[in-house]
Amino acid sequence: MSGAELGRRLRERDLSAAPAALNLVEARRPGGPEEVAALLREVSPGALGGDAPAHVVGITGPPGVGKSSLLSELVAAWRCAGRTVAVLAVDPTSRRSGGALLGDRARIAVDPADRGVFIRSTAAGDTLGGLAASTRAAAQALAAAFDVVVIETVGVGQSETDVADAADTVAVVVQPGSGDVLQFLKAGIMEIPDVLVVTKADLGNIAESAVRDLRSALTALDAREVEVVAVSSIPPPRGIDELVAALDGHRAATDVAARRLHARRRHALADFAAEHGERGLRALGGRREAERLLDSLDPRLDVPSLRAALEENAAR
Ligand SMILES: Nc1nc2c(ncn2[C@@H]2O[C@H](COP(=O)(O)OP(=O)(O)OP(=O)(O)O)[C@@H](O)[C@H]2O)c(=O)[nH]1
Ligand SMILES: [Mg+2]
Repeated sequence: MSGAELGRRLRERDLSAAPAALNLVEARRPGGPEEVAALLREVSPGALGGDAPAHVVGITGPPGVGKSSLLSELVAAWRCAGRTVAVLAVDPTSRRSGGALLGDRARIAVDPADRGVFIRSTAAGDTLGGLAASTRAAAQALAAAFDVVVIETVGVGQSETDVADAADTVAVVVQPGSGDVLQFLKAGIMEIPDVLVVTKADLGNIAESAVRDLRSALTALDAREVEVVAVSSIPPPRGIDELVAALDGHRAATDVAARRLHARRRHALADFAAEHGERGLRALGGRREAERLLDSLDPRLDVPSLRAALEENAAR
């Protein structure tokens, strides 16, 4: 099936198109960039008549913190509420620094007969802490069809920025008793996430003090609006409904259209710069000029179209 056809089916919220669309985006079948561009065009804001309906949620945190276990519970809660869910689990196994060496790693558990859930493990990009362009494209495609699209990434510190560019809401998952997120926040190394999640609340005191420490750090950073939610993903699960509410609350308080528009323009420029380097940017009159050019273009254009516009201008 062609990229355009897959994109059309996703736009009509046909969830069964998701596996083939992902295969195409991840270049597991021939067709190449043109087919992917055709797919993305069908799910662009222009074709959709507005922004994609999904809530795109980034879930990020260090290896072993409990992201996959938490997602099993979150997916169940969203399904109970009748929302369809797609999860892109960015697998760092190809990288040496990856966290997959843990013997007790959990998989996201879902009902295999449930057609309203789609889970795909996807390879991490080459850029450390960065999202592969194919992951961004996959999230965009899925966002046309599903109610919730999750991008799960491993890491802490620099990886949030990239996820923040692809997601409407970023939740950073914190291991109780480990001070790294707290230290990164205090030191300003890490951007303030939209929601903070302390896992393993069943461990008791250690989780409660993690919540307290994070709250006081947020207060000191003048970011009181950021919710800190403690969850437990082992039976009986705790805090899941609160987390669902916190994620929804963030989205309701965010100008999603503006955030996505900004991200699309950044991605187009990043992709252009990655391919054409400093010379390409110079041909556009420098980065500032390139940004100004992007700002002047139709806000409904998707990333490949924005990029094509940059290329056209650079060739002039
Ligand atoms: N006590 C307790 N253990 C948990 C909880 N959530 C996860 N775990 C355990 O923590 C370990 C790691 O959980 P995962 O869900 O695999 O963590 P992850 O963040 O997805 O790990 P990576 O995929 O390797 O980055 C497993 O042994 C889980 O059983 C929790 O709420 N309470
Ligand atoms: Mg995991």
